[in-house]
Amino acid sequence: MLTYYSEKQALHAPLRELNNGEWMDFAESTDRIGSILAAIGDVKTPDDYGEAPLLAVHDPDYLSFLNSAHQNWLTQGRTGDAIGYTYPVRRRRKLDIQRIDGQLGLYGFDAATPIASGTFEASYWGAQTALSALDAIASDGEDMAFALCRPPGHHAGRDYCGGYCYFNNAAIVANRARQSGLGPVAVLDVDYHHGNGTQDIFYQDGEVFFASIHADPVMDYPYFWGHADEKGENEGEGATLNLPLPRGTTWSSYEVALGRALEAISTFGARFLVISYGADTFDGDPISHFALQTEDMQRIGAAVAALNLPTLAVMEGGYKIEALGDNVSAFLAGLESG
Ligand code: OKP
Ligand code: ZN
Repeated sequence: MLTYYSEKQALHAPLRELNNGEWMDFAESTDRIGSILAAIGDVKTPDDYGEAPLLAVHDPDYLSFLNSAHQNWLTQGRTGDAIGYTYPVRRRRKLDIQRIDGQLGLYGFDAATPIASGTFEASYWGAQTALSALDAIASDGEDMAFALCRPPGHHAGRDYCGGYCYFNNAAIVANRARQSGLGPVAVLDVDYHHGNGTQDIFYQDGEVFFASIHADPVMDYPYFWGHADEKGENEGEGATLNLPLPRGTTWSSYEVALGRALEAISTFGARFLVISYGADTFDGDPISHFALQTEDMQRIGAAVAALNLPTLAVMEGGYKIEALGDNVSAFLAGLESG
């Protein structure tokens, strides 16, 4: 599989995160990439498409915030990674607060998404990785490509980071594919966690279909999005499909949800597919609770490939590092078998 990755993506290396009220080692570690690279072999270095495609999805003030947050943190006398602790709830105004703690609350929604010194640059290159994979399909006639994005992107919205995500790589390429006339575009999100950022970005947009299979947010992060009754709004009504599943889900019920998502994508008339692939549905993932096996990753890939659409796969989560490379390569093998 044609795969893109930039070494600069490893510049993002926060030390720890707040998990269930305790500090733990940052789960979205740079070691994830080592496991994947060891299993998949050659990767291509992305080209630089600049900030414009990022700004087509994210707000300029959010980019400025991300670009300056860690420096701002240091200037205000802090050390280590920038982490917020106070968040504006419903009906608070979008005040222009200069204090870093206020900004971290305004532009984020959880305390699991630290901003370290290399976060902006690494996330920027993660997005360029996705854009390069898109260009391989759009301009070079490839019918599939894999963007080894890290950090992941699907929890990031137009003006917020969260869930280890800063730029929404899947949304950036889905939007650009649509703008290049490759649409209608569908995004299929199979990460264990609901892709709230992607959903938010396209919620009122009838040209990009968003389907997600994920842990029921009644039990799991991100709690406030991904419920079955969220179906899109205005022009986007009916163009969002949420298929929450219970903890413990194995292939037999996962397969049914996947079939429904793929059928909805066909019915929508998609001509281009972006898949947000997370390997955290794997049995034994340290922060997730489904029970898919490595061979099921191949089955997901094969089922997606049967749609016969130009397909760009973007890496999202997956935290069982010893198994991560095998899971990603099984998924890619499935995609290629279609
Ligand atoms: C990112 B991706 C649960 C804490 C959850 C954030 C999870 C982010 C997942 N106790 N922490 O979707 O894989
Ligand atoms: Zn996840």
